[in-house]
Amino acid sequence: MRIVMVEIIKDDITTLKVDAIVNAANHTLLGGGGVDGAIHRAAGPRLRAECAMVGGCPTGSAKLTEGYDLPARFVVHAVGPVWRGGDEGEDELLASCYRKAMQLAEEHRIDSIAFSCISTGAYGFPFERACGIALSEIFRALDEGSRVKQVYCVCFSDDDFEIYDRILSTFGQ
Ligand code: AR6
Repeated sequence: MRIVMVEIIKDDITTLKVDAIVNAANHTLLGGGGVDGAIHRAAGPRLRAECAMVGGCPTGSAKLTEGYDLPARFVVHAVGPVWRGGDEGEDELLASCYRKAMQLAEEHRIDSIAFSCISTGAYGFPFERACGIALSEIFRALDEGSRVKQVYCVCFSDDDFEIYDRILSTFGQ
């Protein structure tokens, strides 16, 4: 049986030496605040230059670039939904970000991937609900035979870590 590790960690995602980190970007892909700003600062100006060539990304999708000065080889820029109360397709759009990121991991032969908590900061998506959606999609991709061997879900606070870890335990992990 193949063992895939899904781990909740508390860390600064820009410091992780994995094949790919997943950014919580906006549709311009040209940088912003939060984890997006931190990733662009750490990766250096070549990241913004490549992002400018990509030409944006719709909400619910993701695009892959090099990692440049980051320890990670690639950055997957996922554009999560802004939370507008839950009746505007936010759950499905968030799920779609995770599906697309796992698909890009497959296409680029990525073994290890670290996800930021997409949409849960400036975009206001309720944290617990986002964790459940993230884990459902990650486990679905793994069950469908993804080649990814190690998945990290990266939290930035102790409170977020505790919540995410509790939700992971409900997935039988
Ligand atoms: N490492 C890991 N997680 C982090 C880090 C870090 N260095 N910094 C913040 N987080 P947000 P969003 C967590 O607001 O809600 C940007 O301006 C943070 O605690 O970065 O998808 C973009 O350009 C939170 O749990 O992303 C967009 O315009 C999570 O990252 C918009 O914000 C996501 O929070 C996207 O908003």
